[in-house]
Amino acid sequence: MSKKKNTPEKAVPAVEFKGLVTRTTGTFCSVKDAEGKITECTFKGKLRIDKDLRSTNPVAVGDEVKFVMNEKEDTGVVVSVLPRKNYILRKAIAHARKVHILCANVDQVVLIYTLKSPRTSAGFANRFLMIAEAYSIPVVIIINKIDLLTTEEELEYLQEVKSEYESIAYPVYCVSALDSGYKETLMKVFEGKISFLGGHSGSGKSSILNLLRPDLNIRTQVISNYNDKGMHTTTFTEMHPLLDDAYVIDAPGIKEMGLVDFDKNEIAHYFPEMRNRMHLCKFNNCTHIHEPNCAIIDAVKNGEIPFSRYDSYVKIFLNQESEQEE
Ligand SMILES: Nc1nc2c(ncn2[C@@H]2O[C@H](COP(=O)(O)OP(=O)(O)OP(=O)(O)O)[C@@H](O)[C@H]2O)c(=O)[nH]1
Ligand SMILES: [Mg+2]
Ligand SMILES: [Zn+2]
Repeated sequence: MSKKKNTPEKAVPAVEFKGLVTRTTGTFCSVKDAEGKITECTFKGKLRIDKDLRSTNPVAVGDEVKFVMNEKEDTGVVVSVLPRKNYILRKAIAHARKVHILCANVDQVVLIYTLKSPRTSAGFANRFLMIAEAYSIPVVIIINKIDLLTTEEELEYLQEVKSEYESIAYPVYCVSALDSGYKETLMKVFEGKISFLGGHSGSGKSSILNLLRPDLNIRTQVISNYNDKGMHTTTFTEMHPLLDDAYVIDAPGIKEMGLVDFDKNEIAHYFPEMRNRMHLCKFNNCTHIHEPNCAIIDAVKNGEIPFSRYDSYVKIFLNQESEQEE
């Protein structure tokens, strides 16, 4: 009897498809192909160990990926991630030395900022803005829930925050997601772009999307009476279509914007109002913390740079605890 040769059958290379990641959970992601068909995919084991980028998530919403179909199933496996135009990273919560990719390939990030219910701390906002600067991604600030601001002091505070950020050249829009009168203004912010919505839980990210596209019917939830904080209603990051040429990524609320390790000397470069003035400091290695004839300290003293911005810079520079939602 002739022994059957034990040579493995030559594997037929699987057909690879290209698609866009529109939703991620821990172990799965939804990938939309050119025809708009969505395939639920897992990741190839190797993808999880990215040596250059020690991230807790190998694939982020906004990623362009290649995937293969599983035999006899309508699910797939992501085999590679195409080079990213950009991405936003923050420190992973439970893994000190790892990062989490919030989104990839976006045209802008939109910070949903609330002065109350819940209150966004300046420290959180400034870290968020700094990260966007570090990745060269344009930022828009939307101050939401302005209908809750009724006293003279609250309205003054709103104007103060608005003009502080505008003075740094960030566009600021003051809206209420519950008032359809703001629909047009908000639509203009998002049209023609892929945007990522960042902000604390309960700041109204999903509500803003619902205002613009009521048919999306995204789940929202009243914030806690007990501590004035959001209930972490959105649990997965998901890209929603807004217009033919506009997509918005709704994400779970961010508690803390943990910064990936930056070189100390880089930090001031990511504060535009410091970047624009630092050439005027006496010492070209000025840290803007204690040096004499520092153009930044002078600008803070004469009110040209908001103190809250400088305070955030100093805390980041000194590596102090990142500020959480208040
Ligand atoms: N008064 C008022 N309430 C708002 C406004 N926008 C949102 N809300 C309410 O705030 C609560 C939280 O809104 P969500 O849209 O769930 O907040 P989120 O940012 O998506 O929260 P997470 O998904 O937990 O990150 C809901 O009860 C909304 O109705 C607003 O402009 N004014
Ligand atoms: Mg939400
Ligand atoms: Zn200086």
